[in-house]
Amino acid sequence: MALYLVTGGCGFIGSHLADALVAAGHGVRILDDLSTGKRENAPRAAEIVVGDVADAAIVRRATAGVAGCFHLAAIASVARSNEDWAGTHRVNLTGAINVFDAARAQQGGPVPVVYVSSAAVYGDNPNVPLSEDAATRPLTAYGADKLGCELHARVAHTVHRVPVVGFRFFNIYGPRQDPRSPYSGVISIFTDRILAGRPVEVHGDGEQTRDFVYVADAVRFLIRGMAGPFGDSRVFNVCTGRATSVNALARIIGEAAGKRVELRHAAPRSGDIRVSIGDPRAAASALGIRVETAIEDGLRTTVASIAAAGG
Ligand code: NAD
Ligand code: UD2
Repeated sequence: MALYLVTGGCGFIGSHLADALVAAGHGVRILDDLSTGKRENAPRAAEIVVGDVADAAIVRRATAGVAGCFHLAAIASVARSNEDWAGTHRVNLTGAINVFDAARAQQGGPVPVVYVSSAAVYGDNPNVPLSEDAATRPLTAYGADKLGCELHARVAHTVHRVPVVGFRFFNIYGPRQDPRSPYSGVISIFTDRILAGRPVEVHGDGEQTRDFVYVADAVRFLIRGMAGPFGDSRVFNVCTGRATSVNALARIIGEAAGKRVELRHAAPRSGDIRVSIGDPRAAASALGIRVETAIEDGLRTTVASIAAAGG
């Protein structure tokens, strides 16, 4: 079996990926600075290198001898990217370039890189469902850097012959998404509050929609990506094609938790995207893969895991 590097492997999505790779019999080396990730998220069998993905020398060392790289390390919060523009840029774009560069410089020739982009590259594009050839007009530093990753992936492929595949994740949810961080996703924040019998804060009217994807599905896309096709630097949506409003989400979580839900409406979040729905067909036809978990099922598992953790 193969040895893979997983950057960000102590985080929410990266740790589920590391689990799946270990379960499939692969070796896993994680590069993570533990800024939002936790050691205990990672499988015991994984080797953990604590370090900064923006440090090229550390990335080169962490990449030595691997068969491929999964690049997930990032400052994954839109809000933080707006507060610390240059700092998040260093991690979110320079970090990705370091991974592409280290993959190219492998002894024995370039190894493949599967990296994570975001639906944030589309900005507030109302032409939903968004297919991969929709206009990209990011509204945030986070989205701009993710689009930058895609552009540099193209450079990695065309100039340096690094096999690359990118995935534009829509809103991923599931166990281990930190419910206590103000920068966390809406599902973990709402679940934590609803379980505690506290009101949830809805930004604006709550009729804004998102395309929610269960984390196990996102992991299947990443693993499938490692098998190519690498003929071009392709990037695929990871989405369901279905919209769920923030109000509906609160209701479904309440049902899954068996709790009454109290909504408190607050001011809309600045720059909040109104409608986000992806078109899943490109990945279905090119990779033969689609999201399988219904939101009701994914939310039941998520609620149970946050409840078990004492949420
Ligand atoms: P997360 O914060 O749980 O994971 C990110 C991991 O990267 C953490 O373990 C963190 O410690 C690590 N990290 C941060 N800065 C680092 C640095 N300088 N050097 C090394 N490691 C560093 O977030 P997540 O939701 O698991 O996000 C994983 C990836 O998926 C990110 O690239 C994110 O942008 C992307 N993504 C997530 C979503 C979502 O809905 N969660 C949507 C689109 C894209
Ligand atoms: C998510 C990702 C981001 C990016 C993007 C892709 C997180 C935290 N962010 O941003 O990384 O990839 O998707 O498009 O996963 N909301 C409330 N109340 C709350 C929290 C949120 O009403 O307490 C609303 C929020 O205003 C927004 C929606 O819920 O309309 C989703 O918010 P989010 O922060 O979970 O995710 P998003 O889509 O801004």
